[in-house]
Amino acid sequence: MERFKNYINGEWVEPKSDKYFKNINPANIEDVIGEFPESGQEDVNYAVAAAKEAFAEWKKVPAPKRGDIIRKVGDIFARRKDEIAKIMTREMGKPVFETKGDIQEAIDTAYYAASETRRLFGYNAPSELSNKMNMSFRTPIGVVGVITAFNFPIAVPSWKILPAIAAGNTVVYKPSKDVPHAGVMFAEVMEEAGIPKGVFNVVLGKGYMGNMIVEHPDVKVIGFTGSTNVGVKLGEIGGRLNKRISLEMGGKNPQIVMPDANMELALDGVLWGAFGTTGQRCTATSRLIIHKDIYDEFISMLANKASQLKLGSGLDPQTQVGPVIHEAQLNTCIEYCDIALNEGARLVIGGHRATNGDLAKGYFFEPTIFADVTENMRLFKEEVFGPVLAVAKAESFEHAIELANAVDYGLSSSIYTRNVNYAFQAINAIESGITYINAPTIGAEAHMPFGGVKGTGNGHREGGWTVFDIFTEWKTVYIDFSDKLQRAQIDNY
Ligand code: UN1
Repeated sequence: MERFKNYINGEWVEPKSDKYFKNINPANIEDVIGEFPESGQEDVNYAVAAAKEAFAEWKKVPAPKRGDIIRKVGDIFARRKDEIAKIMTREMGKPVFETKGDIQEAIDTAYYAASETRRLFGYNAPSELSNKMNMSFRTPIGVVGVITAFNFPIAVPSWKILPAIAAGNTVVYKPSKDVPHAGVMFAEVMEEAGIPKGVFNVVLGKGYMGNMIVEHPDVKVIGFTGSTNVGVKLGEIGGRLNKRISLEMGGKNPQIVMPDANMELALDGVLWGAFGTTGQRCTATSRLIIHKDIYDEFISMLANKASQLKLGSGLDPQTQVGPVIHEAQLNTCIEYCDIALNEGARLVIGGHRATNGDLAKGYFFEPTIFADVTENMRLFKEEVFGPVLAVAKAESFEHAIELANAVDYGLSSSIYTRNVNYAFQAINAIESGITYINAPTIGAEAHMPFGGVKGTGNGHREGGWTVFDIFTEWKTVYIDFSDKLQRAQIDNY
């Protein structure tokens, strides 16, 4: 069986912990991918020390030169796209067309971040005094800890790693324990692109390492994507230690369908939003809010289409929906179905582990739809992170918006309508970081701000240039060329 290593200080190294764990293919649990380091505190310390040392030089490299390397990262991901996509599918389950999209998002991020190294705009403003100039610019911060989830094994880490490094920081990256092979691939690409030693480090291991990274005194900034449960705990530690920590957490994203919508489009939207990536996106459509005039009709059309979705190994080109990531996630799906039934929701389709033929070998769960889900039910409010869709009935447009907002999360949202007033009112009224009009809740693009309000985040935005607000500090400079003491606020008033 293949044994993998950490990537620290420009070298592939065995973990000082001398411990390893096995990772398996969720579509076929007999298929063991390999043994990966179960690193410990010493490994984290080593990686952080390497990153700290590298920072002293990396921050001095002109930003556009850093961009040249990041651009190569994009080129290499483009060259290796098909090959890495298959490795990712084997490791985390989603179909190859989706893992290719995942890598494409990293390629887009690389080219965007590289181009941004020729801007990284600060701003100048006139001074209130004569013969004085004011300017401000962004500076790198230091060692950045990156902690991510399994569902976008290349794209989501790229959102953090590439802009952080482009801005002159160095990185210690801990991928999810469910996708260590993708973490290894990331390091291979960075190494080939010519990232200087210590600028990028990958330490493989399990969840406990999140604390080690956040608590390490030399880690100055943390970029986290994962569950609300874990994120809030890391946020507490980060807050206590006065660290900047960007949290990208759960969602309970609604798609509203109004009677004037293009029904076929709305159906395709919810099928993709709810069951794409097996519902395992923080942006997944987990609530469908249908206007009462089309409620029954829309549910039956949706049930018909959803029951035809083809489950299977993501390596099979026919597959539309892959497995969930592990047994615990399968159990969460089962548990939420029980909860929903007990609370009085109506099961329309699905609700069980899928075990036909080869599906029995993996963690497959039937695409599931519950109707008549009301505001107080747990399935309405809590994130399942699986192919389980809650459908609620809205009495009016206003009620639909109320329902959309009646949860603690606020990442993505969508409305299908051809009424321009409803569309614009929804943009204003829905409490979420992202709103789609006539498009599903998933599908964010690399160059636009990404993040959520309420329980989803803590005010940061990845994507676009907003991500540089996470990974840079401002330096403000006043240059006085009057050759005399000019006292601001005093001598000029
Ligand atoms: C995530 O689920 O953590 O918008 C990210 C989307 C993708 C990214 C999802 N581009 O659905």
